[in-house]
Amino acid sequence: MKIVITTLLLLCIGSPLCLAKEKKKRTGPPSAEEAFKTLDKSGDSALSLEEFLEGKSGQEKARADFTKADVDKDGSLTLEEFSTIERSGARERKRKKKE
Ligand SMILES: [Ca+2]
Repeated sequence: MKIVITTLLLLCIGSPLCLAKEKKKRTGPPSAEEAFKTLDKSGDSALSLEEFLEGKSGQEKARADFTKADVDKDGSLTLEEFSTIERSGARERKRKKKE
């Protein structure tokens, strides 16, 4: 019995199935935190409208998103505020996929 278990264990260690678990770390789109850090050029942990609009194609929609997400109306987005946009964006993408 011991031999069987040892053999199975050795097979598992070398098999792609076991290795796949370890490799499955960084896939898919970047997280809200990563996107935030990329956009936060000044590194002050807040996104100004200019930083937020950087590289956005739909400027009007982005502007509206920014205003909506800026809950405390201080003209910049914290990671928390920014995350609400990312979440609603993900919901929208999911919805569009279904259609
Ligand atoms: Ca704010």
